[in-house]
Amino acid sequence: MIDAKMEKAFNDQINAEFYSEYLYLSMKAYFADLNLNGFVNWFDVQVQEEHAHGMGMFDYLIERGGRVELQAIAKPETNWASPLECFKQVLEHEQYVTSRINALMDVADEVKDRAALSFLNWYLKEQVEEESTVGNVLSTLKLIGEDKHALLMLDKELATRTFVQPVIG
Ligand code: OFO
Repeated sequence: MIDAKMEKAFNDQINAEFYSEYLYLSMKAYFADLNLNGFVNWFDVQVQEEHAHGMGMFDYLIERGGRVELQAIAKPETNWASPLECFKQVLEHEQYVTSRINALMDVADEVKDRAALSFLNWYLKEQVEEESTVGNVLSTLKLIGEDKHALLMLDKELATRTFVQPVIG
């Protein structure tokens, strides 16, 4: 049976992953309004990834004999000053999620749940990838500045991103 403190930490992180899904869905709507359909596609993939992250923990907690208790999902922001400002928030958010995964691993350490630690390693690696992917888009947006043509080129590139169902754990 999973430790109660570990169970609570997993439930809180399930909520954080579904909040990420909601936040990126809101960003997808923002880019749809700007008619930047490559960005829309990029966020669509991001939304599906976050859903998979949340469900990965949801299924794992059940597998461990824990009780999933869903919580309210906070209202995300709905508007940004520019694509650059939006991606600054994406990077900040992913850095925050990384700190949360680290804290979750601290709990696993504290209650000596080695199985959970091993499971969470996947999330830790995923965060390295997430921060790197987002950081690359952010750097390009900084280079682009006010150049509309370059922004459309980036939009075209982001249209090629595809979702691959992750094998978690
Ligand atoms: Fe779930 O990785 Fe982003 O937030």
